[in-house]
Amino acid sequence: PGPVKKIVDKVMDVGAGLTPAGRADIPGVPASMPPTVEEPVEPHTPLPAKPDQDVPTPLSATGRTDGPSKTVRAQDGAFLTSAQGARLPDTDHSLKAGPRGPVLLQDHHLREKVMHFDHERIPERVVHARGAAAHGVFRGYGTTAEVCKAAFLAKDVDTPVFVRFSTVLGSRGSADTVRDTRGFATKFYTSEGVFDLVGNNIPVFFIQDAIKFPDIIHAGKPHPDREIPQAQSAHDTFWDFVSLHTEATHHTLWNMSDRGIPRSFRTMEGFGVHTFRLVSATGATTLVKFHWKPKAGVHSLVWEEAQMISGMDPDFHRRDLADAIEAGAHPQWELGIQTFPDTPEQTFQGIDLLDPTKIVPEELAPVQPVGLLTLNANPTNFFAETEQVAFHVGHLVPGIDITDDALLAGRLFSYLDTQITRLGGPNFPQIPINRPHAAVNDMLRDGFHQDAVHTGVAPYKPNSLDGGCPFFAGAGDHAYIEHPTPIAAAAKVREASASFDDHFSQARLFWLSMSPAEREHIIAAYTFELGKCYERAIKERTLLVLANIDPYLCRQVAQGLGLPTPEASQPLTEAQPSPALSQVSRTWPTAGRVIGIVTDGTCDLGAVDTVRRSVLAGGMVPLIVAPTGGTLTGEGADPVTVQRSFATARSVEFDALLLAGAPVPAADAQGGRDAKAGASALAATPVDPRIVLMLQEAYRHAKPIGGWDNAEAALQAAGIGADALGVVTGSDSEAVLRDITALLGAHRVWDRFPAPSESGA
Ligand code: HDE
Repeated sequence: PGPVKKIVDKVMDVGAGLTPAGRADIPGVPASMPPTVEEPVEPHTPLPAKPDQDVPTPLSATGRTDGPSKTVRAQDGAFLTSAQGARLPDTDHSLKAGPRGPVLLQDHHLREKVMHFDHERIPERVVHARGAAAHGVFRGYGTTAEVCKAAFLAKDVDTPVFVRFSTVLGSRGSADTVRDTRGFATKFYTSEGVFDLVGNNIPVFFIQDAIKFPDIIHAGKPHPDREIPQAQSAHDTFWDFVSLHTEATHHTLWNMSDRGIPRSFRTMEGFGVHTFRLVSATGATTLVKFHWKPKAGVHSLVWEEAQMISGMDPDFHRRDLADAIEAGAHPQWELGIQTFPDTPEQTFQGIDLLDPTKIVPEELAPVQPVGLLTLNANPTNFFAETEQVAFHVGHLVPGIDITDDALLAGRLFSYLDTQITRLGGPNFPQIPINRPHAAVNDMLRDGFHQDAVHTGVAPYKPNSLDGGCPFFAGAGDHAYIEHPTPIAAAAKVREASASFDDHFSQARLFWLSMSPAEREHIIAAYTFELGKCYERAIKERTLLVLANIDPYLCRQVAQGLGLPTPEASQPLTEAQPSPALSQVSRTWPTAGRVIGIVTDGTCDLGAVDTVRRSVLAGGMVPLIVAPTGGTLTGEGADPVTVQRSFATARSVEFDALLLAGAPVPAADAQGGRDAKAGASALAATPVDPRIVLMLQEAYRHAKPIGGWDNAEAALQAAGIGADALGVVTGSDSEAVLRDITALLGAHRVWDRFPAPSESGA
C-alpha cells in the first residue's frame, strides 16, 4: 500500500507544478524555493535524478560502478555554458547590431545552439520504433546448473538489466494500444559479458526464413504512396501478403486475438521465439525455448477500449510502466525455460524446433522457472537510454548458443548492421547504456564517435610491442566458445524443410485453446481488419485461410464481411487444446489494478475515504472521480482529494468502477428525494451524461461495477440493471469493494461478452 499511495499523491499534485518537497536537502538550493511560480535565479548545483530513476548500479563512463556519476559527466557546475565550457550570460537573444538587428554571423552561441538542435534526431528503428524501457535486476534461482553454465543463472546472482518494450509497425510517435506484436527485449549486463534476449510477446513469427523479413515489414508498414495507415495491420498490403504467404497464419491469429492488445507491458508474457541451445559445464547440450511470465497476470484490453485509448492517451503503456515504477510497484516476470533433448532431428513430439511458426505447448514441455526479473528504475533520459540502446541476438554468454533456425541466422546479421546506420557508426557499444559491465579489452579502434582514448601501439595479435596484451581466455576463464555442433553434409539449395509446409495445424491448436469470449474477439478482429481492406480478392483469399483454421471462424467472419463462406482446402487437424494459451478461466493477483471511485460532494465522504483506504491497502490504485477538480469536504469527514474530474475521466483508465451514491435520509425514504440527494450528480434526473457514458463503456468492456447509497439510479440511467452480471450494489460499501475485488481476479466479467451460438470446436 505504501508505494501505491505515492502514485495517488502524485496524481493529486497535478496542476500544482513542482513542489519544493525534496529540494530542501539539495546543497545550494534554498529550502524556500517557491514551486516554480517564478524561475529561480540563485546559482546552485544541478538537481539529482528523481528517486524512481535511481539505478542501483549507476552507469559510469566505463559502464562499471566505479566511474564518475552520470550527472557529473553530463551536467557539471551551476552555470550555463557553451559546449566548450565557456560560461554564458544570455541565451534568449542573438548577437545583433543594435536591438533591431541585423544578426551577426560571429554569434558562436547562436550557431552552436541551432546547429546542435538541427541534428538532435537519429533515424528511428526500422521496426520496433516506438518503445519504453526500464532498468532492473535479474536474480537467478540456480535451477539450471545441470543444463546451462551461464554465470548469471546461478543461485542468487543479481545481474543488472535494461528492458525495452515496443510495438513493431508504428513510428516513434504512434499510439501504444494499437493491434500489433509487442517487443520484449532484455539486456543482461552479466559478469561474462552482455546477454541480450530479444523477444516478443507472441511466441511464433510470421516467417520461417529471415530473407522474408523485408517483405512482411513492407506489407505491414503504411502504404508507400500515402503513408497511411499508421501503426496497424488493418489495410490491404498486410492482408495481401499474409493471405498469400500462409506460413504467417499462426502469428496473424495471435495478433487478432487479445494478445495483440495488451492491457499493459506489465501484464504481457514474453518469448524468445527461436529454439536456442544451452551448454552445461560438462559440455552437454539441451535445446531450449525462453519464456517470461508476468507476476501481475496476463491481461489484455478489449478492442473498443484500445481504440479509445489511442486517442485519449496514446502513451498509455509507457505511462503505466513509468508510473508503476515511480510508485514503487515494481513489475516482475519469472524467466522460464522449456527444454528438449538435443537430438539430430531437432524435433520434440513431432514439432520441428527449428520452425519459428511453431510452439511447443506447455502441457507437453512445462515451463521451468529459472530466475526473477524486477524492473525497479525508470530511465533518467529517454534518448540516451531507451532510444540509444542496441540489442542483438548475437550478444551471447558462455552456456547459451544458437541453433540453425534460418530466421535466427538472419537476425544475427541484421541487428549489428542496423545499429551502424541508426547510431551513426561502429562505436555504439561505447554509448553508456550499451556498455558491458564486464571488463572490455577489444582491439576495435577509431571510427565515428570513438570515445575511448586507447593506449598502446599494437591493436593486433600476435604482438610483442604491447607485451602480447590482450590475451586469449580458455574455457576456465569464461571464454565464449561456440559449441562444436556437427553440420551434416548437404547440397546448397534455396529450400525449406518439408516439415515447414504445415501452416495450419498450430493455428487450429491456438483457436481450439481459446474460451468462447476469446473466440468472439478473434472473429471481431478479423472482421474489423478485413472490413478496412478495399480489395475483395484479398478478403476472399483470407477467408480461404480461415477455412483451414476453423469453419465457424471462417463463417462468422464471412458473414460480417457479407461474403460467401469457402470450404477448407485441406483436412482440419485434430489438435489437442493447450489451456495455457487462454487468458480466461484463471484467477490473477489484483495488485496494481486501478479502481475509479465516482462521487460528488453529496455522498457519504466518510465511506468514500474508507473505501479509498481499503483499495490502497489491497495494493490497488484508487482514483477519485468528481464533477470538478479540487477537494471534497463534508461535515465530520476528512477532505478527499479529487484525481479526475468528470471532464478528464474516461472509463478506459479503470479496471473497475465504484459509485458512491447519495444516501437518502430516513425521513425521506418514504417520500420523494430530499434536496441533497436531488442535487447529486449520481442521483439527479437526468444523471450527468458523462457518468452514464462511463458506466456504459465500463459495462460494455466487461468491467466490474459496484455502488452503494442509491447508486442504482445512475446504473438505471445507463440502462444497467442492479442485478446484471458483475454488478454489485448494497448499503455496505466495504462489502461491495470485497465483491468487486474478487471479480477483478478474473480481470473481466467474461460472461458479459456475447456468447457464440456454437463453440466452433
Ligand atoms: Fe527484430 N529487428 N528482426 N525480431 N526485433 C529489430 O533491430 C529483424 C524478429 C525484435 O527494443 C531491428 O535495433 C530481422 C523476431 C525486437 O531495440 C532489426 C528479423 C523477434 C526488436 C531487426 C527479425 C524480433 C527488434 C530494428 C527476421 C522476436 C526491438 C532496430 C529474421 C523474437 C529491439 C534494431 C529494441 C528490432 C531485424 C525478427 C524482436 C532491423 C531481420 C522473430 C524486440 O535489426
